[in-house]
Amino acid sequence: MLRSFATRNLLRSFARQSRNYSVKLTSESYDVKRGNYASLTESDVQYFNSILSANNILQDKEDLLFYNEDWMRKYRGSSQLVLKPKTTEQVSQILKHCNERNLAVVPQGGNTGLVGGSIPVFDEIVLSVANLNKVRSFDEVSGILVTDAGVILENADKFVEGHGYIFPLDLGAKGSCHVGGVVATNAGGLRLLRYGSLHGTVLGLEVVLADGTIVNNLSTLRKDNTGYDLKQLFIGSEGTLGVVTGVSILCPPRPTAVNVAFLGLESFEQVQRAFVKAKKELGEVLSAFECMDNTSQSIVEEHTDLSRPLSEQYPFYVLIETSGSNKEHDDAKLETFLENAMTEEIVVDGVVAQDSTEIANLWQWRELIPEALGKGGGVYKYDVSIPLPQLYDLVVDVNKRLIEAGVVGDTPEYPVIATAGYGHIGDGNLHLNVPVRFYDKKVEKLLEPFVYEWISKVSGSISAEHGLGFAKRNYIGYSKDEQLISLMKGVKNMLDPKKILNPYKYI
Ligand code: FAD
Ligand code: 2HG
Ligand code: ZN
Repeated sequence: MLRSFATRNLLRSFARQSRNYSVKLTSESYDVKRGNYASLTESDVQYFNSILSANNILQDKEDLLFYNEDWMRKYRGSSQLVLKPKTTEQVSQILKHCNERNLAVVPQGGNTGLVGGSIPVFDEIVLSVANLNKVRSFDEVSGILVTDAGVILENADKFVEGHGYIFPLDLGAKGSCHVGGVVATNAGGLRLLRYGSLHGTVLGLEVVLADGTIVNNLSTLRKDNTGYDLKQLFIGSEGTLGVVTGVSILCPPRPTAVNVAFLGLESFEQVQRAFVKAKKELGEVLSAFECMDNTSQSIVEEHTDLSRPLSEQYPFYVLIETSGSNKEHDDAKLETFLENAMTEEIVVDGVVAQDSTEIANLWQWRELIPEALGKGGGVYKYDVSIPLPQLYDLVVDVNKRLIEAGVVGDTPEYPVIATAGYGHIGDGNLHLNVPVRFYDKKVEKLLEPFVYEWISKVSGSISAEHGLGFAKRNYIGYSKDEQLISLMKGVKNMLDPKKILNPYKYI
């Protein structure tokens, strides 16, 4: 029988990781040359001063730190200027000027991206949309939200919660990332299994192109087959095709009955059996199926104040969420599923959250994995789609390779701490993480292109949800063929011929 879950005080702030070393400049750590862009002059700054108030123009070194360094402390740029427009019109004026002057620009949201896409590589101007932070409208009947791009994801969700709806995307960085940022990266998150991709839920976008043209495609219609669906090009374009300033998105009704169970399993085969069973037996109420290996759990335990949800240790754990509108019905379904899964020895141990605090605690335990894995110094991240039967083999093979190369150990001279795997297994999406004490070229060479070649051989994707950014700019060929890449380059050329938007990234 499943035990109930003792309430613990697991609360912990999602503080940015502490800095115990300075991050090297990306331009020095990687082989990349500055493009033929103009350099910022005093008269450019004067122009920006004529359209923005002084407090929305940052030039002070200290003020620039946050915008020049990424969340993983892996990439650092040397931008001298951050602009924080408050209106779409101001974004347009800024881009028009930059395009005419040939000044490179990096659009930035909450700066939580995990592929170095939001950070300048050299001295690009950072265009932060943080001040475009207003909800524009909400339709109570259809659930359609229209919002500025800089609204923080959690705030957008809180807003629609007040009307009985839920934002159709959730992820661990929700307290910092923006609605525009998640659209620009086509983030997947924790409930894609239930609510689908942003390519389906986003109904319209307002985008400013590199030359300052404002494209108003902010439709609030569910069905609209008039012409090419151009907004799709910008979803997942990571700031390379335009700056998203407004988003229209369909929000489903907020579930009133939610259950979360946390289970221990003996093998990845059992994880797959549990998934098949959950789909069949929980059916329409299944809203998340997350898996994590024991290595990732040990690291969360080590670096947070939290205790493991299960006292015994198992090779794998699964977090299952059900969401529906009839508590009794959902409870009965979950109970039957869990009883069957234990009788059939698919699951060996587990807990079910008894109230909303315990639900939040279990989710927090899952959501803190990325932060905990970075606490030792740094982390190499690979966010991949792989056919489920082979999915965990990648972690096993990478671990073996690193051990054989002699780079893994418990003492400070060894760069690699461990190899961990977790992710949205319900979506076939694995997060392979290699936490390190310091970033090290030898380790990087052992991992790349090995990981990408491995993925290509099983016809997987080298980027399931985080995007290409700077990290994977040279590797798209492992997942897309020449013809597709050439079409993509054509689109980029058409929309941003001078390539001022987010250079050195993507393709
Ligand atoms: P940024 O990091 O600022 O930017 C990301 C990219 O989008 C950059 O290339 C930038 O140029 C571009 N961009 C940002 N805003 C705009 C805009 N308005 N117009 C045009 N381009 C823009 N991702 C997932 O898919 N699933 C997860 O479960 C998930 N969990 C995460 C958990 C944590 C703890 C962290 C730190 C990150 C996680 N991510 C996840 C990564 C994810 O990509 C980001 O959190 C989020 O999508 C980025 O939003 P942001 O506003 O921070 O964008
Ligand atoms: C998650 O699922 C995020 O928690 C982050 O996508 C994954 O850090 C990672 O590798
Ligand atoms: Zn993820």
